[in-house]
Parts: sequence; structure tokens; C-alpha cells
Amino acid sequence: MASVTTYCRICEPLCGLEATVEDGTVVRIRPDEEHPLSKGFACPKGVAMTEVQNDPDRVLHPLRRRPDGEFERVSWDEALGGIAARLNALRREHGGSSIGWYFGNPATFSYSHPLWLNGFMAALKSPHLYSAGSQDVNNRFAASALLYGAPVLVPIPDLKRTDLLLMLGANPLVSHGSLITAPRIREDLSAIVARGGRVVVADPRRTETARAYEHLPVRPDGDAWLLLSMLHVIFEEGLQDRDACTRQASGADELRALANGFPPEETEARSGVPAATVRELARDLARAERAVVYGRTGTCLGRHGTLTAFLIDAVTLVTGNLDRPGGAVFGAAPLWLDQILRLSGLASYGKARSRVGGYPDILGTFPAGVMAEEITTPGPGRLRALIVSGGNPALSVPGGEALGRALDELDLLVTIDLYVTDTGRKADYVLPATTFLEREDLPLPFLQNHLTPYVTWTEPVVAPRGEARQEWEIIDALARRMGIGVGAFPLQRLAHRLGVRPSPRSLVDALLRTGPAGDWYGLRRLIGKGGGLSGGLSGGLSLRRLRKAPHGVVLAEHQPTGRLRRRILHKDKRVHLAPPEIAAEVRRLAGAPEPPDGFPLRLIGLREMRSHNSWMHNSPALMRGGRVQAARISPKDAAAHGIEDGAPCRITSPHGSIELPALVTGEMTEGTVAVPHGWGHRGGWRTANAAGGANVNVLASPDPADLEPLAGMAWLNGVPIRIGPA
Ligand SMILES: Nc1nc2c(c(=O)[nH]1)N[C@H]1C(S)=C(S)[C@@H](COP(=O)(O)OP(=O)(O)OC[C@H]3O[C@@H](n4cnc5c(=O)[nH]c(N)nc54)[C@H](O)[C@@H]3O)O[C@H]1N2
Ligand SMILES: Nc1nc2c(c(=O)[nH]1)N[C@H]1C(S)=C(S)[C@@H](COP(=O)(O)OP(=O)(O)OC[C@H]3O[C@@H](n4cnc5c(=O)[nH]c(N)nc54)[C@H](O)[C@@H]3O)O[C@H]1N2
Ligand code: SF4
Ligand SMILES: [Mo]
Repeated sequence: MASVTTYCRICEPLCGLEATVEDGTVVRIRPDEEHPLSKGFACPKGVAMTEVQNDPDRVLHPLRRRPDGEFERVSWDEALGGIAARLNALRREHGGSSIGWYFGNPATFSYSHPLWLNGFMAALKSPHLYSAGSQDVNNRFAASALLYGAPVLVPIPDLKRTDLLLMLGANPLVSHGSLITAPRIREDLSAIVARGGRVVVADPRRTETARAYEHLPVRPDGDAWLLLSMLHVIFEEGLQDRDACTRQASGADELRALANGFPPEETEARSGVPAATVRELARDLARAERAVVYGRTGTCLGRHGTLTAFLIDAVTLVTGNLDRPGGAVFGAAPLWLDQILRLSGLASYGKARSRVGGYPDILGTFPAGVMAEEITTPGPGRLRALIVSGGNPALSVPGGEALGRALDELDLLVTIDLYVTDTGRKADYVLPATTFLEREDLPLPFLQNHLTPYVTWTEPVVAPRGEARQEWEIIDALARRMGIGVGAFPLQRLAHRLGVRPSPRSLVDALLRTGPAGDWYGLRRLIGKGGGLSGGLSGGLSLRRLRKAPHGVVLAEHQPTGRLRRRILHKDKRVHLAPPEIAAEVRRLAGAPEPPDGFPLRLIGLREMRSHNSWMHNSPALMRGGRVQAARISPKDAAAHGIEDGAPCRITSPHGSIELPALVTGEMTEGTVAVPHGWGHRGGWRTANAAGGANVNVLASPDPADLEPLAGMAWLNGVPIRIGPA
């Protein structure tokens, strides 16, 4: 029996874990007491990963669909050979742009998986790259592209030093924080209050987080109205930080003019916040010594996500809190991430437009909301084969039914997953992926998001079960068989140039060693100094040194500030506060229609402690107690529509209809219904299938025209609905 230290890769805190391994099997997972940031914390999901790891329903061998529709076990050789042959036939007939890839949320928790799939798609010269990002975070990247000229320059709230946090559309007491890596976030938030500060939580639901701090009830999709009105008050009352506006930004006067049309007295009905409250909040924010605005998925999945994300940073800047301790800070990574992303061309926004809908690319991806029509629309560039890795778009993308029908039309569908998912059940091949416990890793995309600068490396805890393989190995093998070869992958070419074998491990080692905190292959010892990120590793970082620190390395106490100018990619080195795209969005907001007649209520999402999107409903420990998916409805709405607590109700939108038990609760604001996503399973996961429920995204619009214009964000919050007894 051995105890192996690793870290969790289910969600963003990346908590430290200790896995007990017996005869090559993980038998137990506990929180890592010695992890310097999570300090013995792990949530029920992290602990339940043992059950996913050992799940009897896990796919452990490649599967191929037989003519009778059933899956059969095949060898890797047969699977990869069959897939390569069909992809090459499509390439010959229709070109590489007939092949697409959708990667889901877990993909971003692997350092190697995104690097290799991006290389594969670049080598194919296919634009058909999709991800969970358009249902999550792409608006944030678009906003950063407009503000800073750099899509991945995303500030994090400096919770450890702030006096006032305005949090919009996030529930970190359940989600554990997103776009911020802070494993003890509950303590960080409570510490704000303990030192005399405030945490204000704007949410249509009185969430776990709202209950713990100050709740500001808002209407779904009302955030842009609220933020513009706050700006209106700040400018009108002369509360703006003039120095910050002239020193850091351009366009403050134009922004002021845009906000001018949104006095709080006129936006009350849209934002749901009384004018007096807006005025007070704006004054408090402007006068606080250190304040910050932060928004997450609740502000991303409406109809104005990019505008809202943009305004969040704009309010922070105008109140003098951008790039300042206790405000919004820009995390540094111990790698030249900005430079790597820029040189590799990966950090793009609007470099290309989607064939359907004409949406701008974000980091080389198009909105998953156009995928269905990309499959069904004839003509050059039609999407004919799709590989889905670490994702379950059948349940996570808007308009589930339309996408399901479109997937049936593909010439080839391959999924790379732990399970036969609700998407995978339609696949021609299902390829078994390793879990995070079966692969080595470095938290590459999260390095800049750490509240406390930190880096870690883990080796696999156990060998892969069955014939599971890491995604990069699968992609590598597939590319070779197709005659592409990874030498054609852009970043992997860089590895060649750095003189290393292009494996992810050697690539990352080279990037660490040559990075701002690297050992520079021994040179650091001669020169000294760690660029502010030394963390007691006097000789600098390398993989070898990280391997000797199983609990990871804290690199500094706080993220650095005062370096924004150097990281902005706009030529004038200023934050752009009023680009034309945003001005157009403000005009669109002003003319936004009220919901159609007959749909008086608005639907929003909800995350639960013991669910993780669609993929942890097969864990008996997490499903204990007969958990079911329910629709949360306020007592007043329930009474008005004849719905009883616990009784089945029917929810209908202009696009679909589902039936769920009602949970009548005072935590819902009137007019809003909340339903968690990721239920209604029909895959190879038996416990999940038995849990019942419905795919809430059939209520969302499948029409590409309904995506948010600047980022192609899915419209999943604020969906117009009506309810009634089932
Ligand atoms: N209505 C509504 N819809 C939403 C949201 C919402 O709030 N409301 N949220 C959206 C958000 S934020 C997100 S991120 C998306 C998620 O959307 P997706 O990423 O498409 O879906 P997941 O449910 O996360 O599915 C992840 C899949 O990856 C598999 N998996 C887990 N680990 C690994 C691994 O290491 N390798 C591989 N290859 N597979 C693995 C799991 O078995 C699962 O099938 O959903 C979005 N959809
Ligand atoms: N336990 C658990 N943890 C998770 C996940 C999970 O499925 N389960 N998923 C992970 C993923 S993929 C992500 S992206 C993160 C997300 O992390 P968060 O964004 O913090 O999580 P949510 O609980 O979705 O919080 C969104 C909140 O926005 C509110 N909301 C909805 N519409 C609006 C609106 O228009 N305006 C405002 N102001 N609020 C609104 C909702 O009521 C909800 O409370 O969580 C991650 N962590
Ligand atoms: S909060 Fe839970 S699921 Fe998320 S990283 Fe920590 S242990 Fe893993
Ligand atoms: Mo997400």
C-alpha cells in the first residue's frame, strides 16, 4: 500500500490530493494536508474520483459500432486504422476542413491534450474547432481582446487584499471558484468581511454564497444594465479615478457618453435593482480604498456576455482598482505564456469567421452553437467528421435535440472519453481515455489564475486501466497513421527547435527552464534573481526540481501589480474603454426586446455540490440519498401557475419542453426558475441513466442567430419559459 501525492483536476481550485494505491489500484482519495494552498481541503467530488477511476461502466478498450448498431471491442490498431482511413478519405474528397473537433471542459485540465489537438487541427488546416468555452467563458476572452488586445489577459480579484468585492453571477461556495484558483475561497471571502470589508453577491437566486454574505437580487441578464448604471452614477457624481482614467486608459470620455443613456432610475426594470441601491453601490465602490468587481458564468451565458465582462473591468478601472493590490490583478505564470501564445498564434480573436453565422473565432475556436448547422448545411467546408474529446455536447450545448439529429448525419463521429456518454452513444468509435489519475500534468492554463502564485507537477498516480491512453498519445498515433506526423504541429515544431523530442513532458520542461522563473539550464545559479517568482527555489525551476516538491511550490505571496502596461498588446499600451464593438453592443442592449408573450418567466442554471456538469452522476457516493434533478421555483410563481412542491411540473420554452419535479423555495426571486444542467442521461453509465431528469438545454435556442454576437456565447441564462403542472 502506498500513498501518492497528486492534485485534483475536476475543477479550478486544483486541490491537493493523497491517493492510496494498493496493487496498482486507487482505493481511496483524501485531501492533501500538506498542500500549501488547499491545506487539507477537498470537496466530495474530488474524494469520489475513486469511484470514477474504478467505475465498472468505464470504457477500457476501443469500441467500434457494428452494422447492427451495437458496439464491439476492437484493438487500438483496428480502431486507429479505421478512423485514419475514413478521415483520409474525407480529406481527399472534401479537404481537411471537413473534419472537426469539439473538446470539453476536462480537456483544459490536461496540459498535453489541448496542445496536441490544436496541433492536429492546425496541421489539417481545419477551422472546425469547437469547445465548451462558448458555453462558459469565451465572452471573457473577447472582452479582454477588446480591452487589452490580448484575449487571455484576464484579471483575477485580489481577494486577500480587497475591502469590497462585487460578485456577479458566481456561486463559489458551491463551484469553488472559476477564473480564479483559490482552493480556500470560502475563507478568503470570509476574511474580507472579518477585516471590515464587504462581499456583495448579485444573483437572481439567493445562493449558498449570497446567503453567506450580502445578497443583491438581480434579474437574469440584467448585469449590463446594472453596470452601465453604476458607471453613469460614478461619472455623473464625479467619483471616477481621473488619474487611472488618463494614465491607464483611452476612451474614458466615450465610455462616459455611452453610460449617460443609462440612469439607474430608467434601468430598474431591466436590472431588477432599485435605483437607490445602484447609486449607493456605485458610491461605495468608488470610495472604497480597495475594491473589485468579478463576474462568472451567470454573467457569461446571457445575451450580452461580452459587454458585461467588458463593463466589469471598466468599472474596476474607472474606480481606480485595476492592476492594483486589492483590486483586479493580472496573474503572472512561471512560463512566458503571453509570448508563447502570441508567437504560436493561439491567442487569436476574430482572425477568422465561422461559415455558419459569421462568428469571430476565439482562441481558434468557433461557437459550439453553430456546430449542428455546420453539419447540416451543404457546400464547401461542410463539417462531415467530428472528434469529441472530454466533452458531452449532446447535454451541454444549447438546442440539444437539434444537435443530436445533426450528429446522426455525420459521416464519422469519434469520442475520446472515460464513458460511453450521451454523445458517445451516437459515435462510430469510442476511444478510452485515461483519467487524470493516470496521467502526468502541470496546470498550464490555470497558472495565471492563482490567487497565490503557485506551480506544481504530478506524475501519474497509477498506470492506465485496461487499454486507456492519454489523449495526446491517441492524437499522435492517429496523425502518424494519417501521414501527417506531429512535426507538422506548430508548437511541436518549436520543441524541435528547442532541441527536444516533441513530447509534452519535454516541451513543458524546456518552457519551464527557459521561463521567467526557470533554471536557465544552470545559468540562474550564476546570475541569481528569480524575476519575482522564485518561491525559495534559488536555482530556478525545472521539471526535475518540481518533481522533488510533490505538494507544489508557492512562488510569491501575491500576484504582481503595476505591470499591466507591459502586457497590454494594443499599440498605445492603454486599456481601450470604448471600442466600436462595445459601442454597438450598448446600442443593441438599449433596443433589446422584452421576452415574447406567453413566456412570462426566465430560466437560469444552477450548479450543485455533488454534480459536475454532466459527468459525475455515475458515482454512487455522489448520488446517495436519491438525488434528482429539480426545478427551483419561488412560492409566488408556484402558486400563480398551480405548481405544488415536489409535484412534477412542465417547463416550456419557444424551443422545447421538459418535465421535472418542482422544488418550491424562497431562495428564488420571483419570475425566475433555476434548473441544473447535465442531467437526463442515456449513455453507458447505468447509475446516471437511472437518475432520470431531463436535458435542460432542449429549452435553449438552437438557432445560431441567437448566439451573442461578439463571442458566439450560448444563450443559456434568462431563457423565456412558462411553467405549469405536468
Ligand atoms: N444550461 C447550461 N448548460 C451549460 C452550463 C450551464 O451553466 N447551464 N455550463 C456550461 C459549462 S460552464 C461547461 S464547462 C460545459 C461543459 O460541457 P462539456 O465539457 O461538453 O461536458 P461535460 O459534462 O463537462 O463532459 C465532460 C466529459 O469528459 C469526460 N472526461 C472526464 N475526464 C476526462 C479526461 O481526463 N479525458 C477525457 N477524454 N474525457 C474526460 C467525462 O466523462 C464527460 O463525458 O457545460 C455548459 N453547459
Ligand atoms: N460542484 C460543482 N462545481 C463546479 C461545477 C459543477 O458542475 N459542480 N462546474 C464547474 C464549471 S465547468 C464552471 S464554469 C464553474 C462555474 O462557476 P460559477 O460561475 O461560480 O458557478 P455557478 O454556480 O454556475 O454560478 C453562476 C451563478 O449565476 C447566477 N445567475 C444566473 N443568471 C444570472 C444573471 O443573469 N446574472 C447574475 N448576476 N447571476 C446569474 C446563478 O443563479 C448562479 O448562482 O463551476 C465549476 N465548479
Ligand atoms: S473543489 Fe473538489 S472537485 Fe474541485 S479541485 Fe477541489 S477537490 Fe477537486
Ligand atoms: Mo465551465
